[in-house]
Amino acid sequence: MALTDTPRSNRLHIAFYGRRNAGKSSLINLVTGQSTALVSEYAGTTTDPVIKSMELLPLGPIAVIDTAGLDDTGELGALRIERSKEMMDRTDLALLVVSAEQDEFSLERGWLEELKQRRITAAGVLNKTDMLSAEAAEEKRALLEKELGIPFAAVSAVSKEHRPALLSLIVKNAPTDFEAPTLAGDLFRPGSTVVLVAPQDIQAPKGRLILPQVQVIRDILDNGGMALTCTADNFPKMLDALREPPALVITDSQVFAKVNAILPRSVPLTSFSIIMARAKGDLSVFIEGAKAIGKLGPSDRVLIAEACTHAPLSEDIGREKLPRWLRERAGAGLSAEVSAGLDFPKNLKDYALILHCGGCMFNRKQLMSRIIEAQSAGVPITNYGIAIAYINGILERVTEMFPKTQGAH
Ligand SMILES: Nc1nc2c(ncn2[C@@H]2O[C@H](COP(=O)(O)OP(=O)(O)O)[C@@H](O)[C@H]2O)c(=O)[nH]1
Ligand code: SF4
Ligand SMILES: [Mg+2]
Repeated sequence: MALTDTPRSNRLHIAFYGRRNAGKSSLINLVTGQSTALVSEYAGTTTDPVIKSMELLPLGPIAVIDTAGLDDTGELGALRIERSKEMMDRTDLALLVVSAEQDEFSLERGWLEELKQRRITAAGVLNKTDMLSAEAAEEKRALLEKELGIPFAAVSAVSKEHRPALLSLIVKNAPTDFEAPTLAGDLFRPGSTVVLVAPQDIQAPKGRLILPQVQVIRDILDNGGMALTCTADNFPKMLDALREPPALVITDSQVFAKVNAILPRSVPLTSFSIIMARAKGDLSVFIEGAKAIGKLGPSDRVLIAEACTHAPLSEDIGREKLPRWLRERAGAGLSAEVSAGLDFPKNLKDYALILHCGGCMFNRKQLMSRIIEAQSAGVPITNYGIAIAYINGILERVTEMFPKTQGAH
């Protein structure tokens, strides 16, 4: 697999924020060693945030996000600032760029406050130090650290020599938890067999498996396991063919009930979506959230949140099956509203429960941001797979192998 094929959602996302002309785009060019960002002498050239994926050692796959200036003006400027703020939901590390020419930092303070509220790690870059003496640059760097309360590196984007200082700032400040813990590698011993069950009608573009399945297979191989895959209909045959029971079975949530009925209770069973929820979200929050299904009443509203705008399938799990199952339990009056894509409704308080999709197109921070928003609105949140497990009465079985603390990232 080419490096650029690494799914964007597993990359550390680094966003560059700062005033117009502070040198954000130039610094991105310095990091990437390419002219990917648009550099211009005229203020406000960058309109929509630009995202560029690359490999940055020792961090591995990263994505850099170039944004418009914090001080952008006019109607269009306000829009550009709004777009830059939206990018915060994808950001793992924010780099705040200050020009050596600047002496006043009120905008930066406001921006840092916002980043802090969203629990995004920030570090500062004092740029254009070529315009100051070495002593003045160091004095300004120290002043900025004191004034703004974040670590600062002093660099000049026009000098390649300063690339290591910039990289070191990134490496030192990258959040330690951005890397997804192993998906399934801690759930079996090396040399053991893991059986993966796909639904009968594999709902993926012809010729391939969906991303979570591919990632789980890779993770099993990386951890010395043997991955065997079958569809639900062949699952009994698969079990018969094995001399010993598998160490673990990971199924598509849609065939949970079927697999659960056949698999001996002594074999651990979980699903792709539960494994992804543990890696990306907060499994313990989702498990708690699923319990709210039992309390839903006929006049409640439920939010179905999908992270991307895929065309709905017939018998779509989020749009048709889950609402139907919830109505069967809570009453026909229950309303289920769908939100798809990057916008998450502001009126979360109006809902009794949020059911989120697996979020395979989201990075960890994006899913975490949504969990934080749901929690601050006091609304339980869970995901499709965990909801299906709850509805089938097997939530306990399919989550018991995860140590409690691991769910609580
Ligand atoms: N002297 C000097 N000029 C710089 C430096 N970094 C950027 N510039 C110049 O500042 C201007 C704005 O840079 P740009 O990267 O487009 O800023 P952005 O608006 O923050 O993206 C351009 O003319 C750059 O060449 C630097 O370290 N030193
Ligand atoms: S799980 Fe969510 S992000 Fe992934 S394809 Fe489905 S709706 Fe899109
Ligand atoms: Mg720019």
